[in-house]
Amino acid sequence: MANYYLTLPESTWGRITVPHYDALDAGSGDFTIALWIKPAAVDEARPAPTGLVAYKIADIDDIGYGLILRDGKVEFRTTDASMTDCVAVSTQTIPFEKWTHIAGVIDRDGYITLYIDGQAAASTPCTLVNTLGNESYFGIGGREQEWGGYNACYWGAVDDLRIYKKALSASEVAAIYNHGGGRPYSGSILEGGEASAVFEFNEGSGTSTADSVHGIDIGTVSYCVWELGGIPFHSSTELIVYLPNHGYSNGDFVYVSWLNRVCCVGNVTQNTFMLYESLVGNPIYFVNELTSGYVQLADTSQSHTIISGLEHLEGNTVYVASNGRLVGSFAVSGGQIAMPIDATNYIVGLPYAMKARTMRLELPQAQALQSRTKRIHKASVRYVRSVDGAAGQEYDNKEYLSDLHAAYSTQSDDAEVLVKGGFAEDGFLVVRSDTPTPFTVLSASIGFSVDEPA
Ligand SMILES: [Ca+2]
Repeated sequence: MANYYLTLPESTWGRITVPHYDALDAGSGDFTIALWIKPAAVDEARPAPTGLVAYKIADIDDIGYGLILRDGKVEFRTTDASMTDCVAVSTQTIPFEKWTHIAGVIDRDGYITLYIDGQAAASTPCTLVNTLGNESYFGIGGREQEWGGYNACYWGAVDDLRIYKKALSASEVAAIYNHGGGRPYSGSILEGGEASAVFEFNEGSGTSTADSVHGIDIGTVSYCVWELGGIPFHSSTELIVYLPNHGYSNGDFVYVSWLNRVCCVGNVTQNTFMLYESLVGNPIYFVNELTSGYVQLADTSQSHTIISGLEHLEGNTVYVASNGRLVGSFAVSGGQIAMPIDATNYIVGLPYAMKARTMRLELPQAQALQSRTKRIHKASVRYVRSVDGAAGQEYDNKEYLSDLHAAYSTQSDDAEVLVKGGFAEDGFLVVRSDTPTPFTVLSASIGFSVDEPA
């Protein structure tokens, strides 16, 4: 089944409502509510995620429970029949435009706990003696009544609502977060087994949504937008690297450029492998599909702050590149160099420069310029798959260069520099790369001045 989610737009005050039934009601026992949210940055008046997200509260006397965003912080709030309020508030704030998993747990043994992305974010001692039960509907988003002095409603996306008539443990909440939604409810513990209600929001169209535990099409979707995919539920985004004939073995450590970290290889097939945090750690998950980057075998047996074995380069200045970047230049002394960083893989060598120089400046169809002095005052260089680099004018056998600061990309880019140097007959434009990184010039254009003959 395709994985849809719902967006509640500001413009329509989108909301989801479910009529009262026992599975949604916190009553007098332990209780857990968990869902994924992605707040929309829709209003300049809201500098941080804000609004009443999910709640089941009595219309008048406010008895019930709710998850709230207030200035980016998450609150889990309960009010029992004796009007005792308990609230667990996160110290951290959550971001706009990113999926965050939030969960509230009521443990009648004496506390309520708020979880963010599977981690306990706040826990408040709280003796709830009386019921939280009410006959009101369960809602997500738009609600006219105030609650807890609050009347703003949540705008953004929601998915995979799970409600339990028990207090989930920290590891159970983490398991939901780690395993995520994104797959139909099958009754297993990780997929929400023992849940009293699960709304997957996978209908994809229409104005109703089903509780898949009870198999009832009971929720009403009002003024919301169904959206397909793009949900970073961990179960669907375990990072699988496709690299034909990669040759790695389970347990190898590799540096992964797009994560900028060393990971452990697992689940090896001839052309794919998965990445783990460590030999015994969790799989690494990732949100976006990637089509570029690289993986290198990493030597984790030691951290190389000293690189030795360079006796043949004694006295020379060598360049060091690591993970596609220049670390710096170092003088070899005693057959070794000292690195300022811990690098797990590196290349050391004598530097050489790439230099491209144009022909003497001449304009076809214009009055001959050869004998006149010219000065290049501006240069624009177009490049692709390039790092750093410099451009400028060669004048009087000296190069007057300005850095291009190229950042690696598979898309071409332009950099414009103002050129130093004076008037000369040649008008040589120079593009130069001194670092052990790639530089590919596609074209160059210049602005120049010509000295009027006396
Ligand atoms: Ca869904």
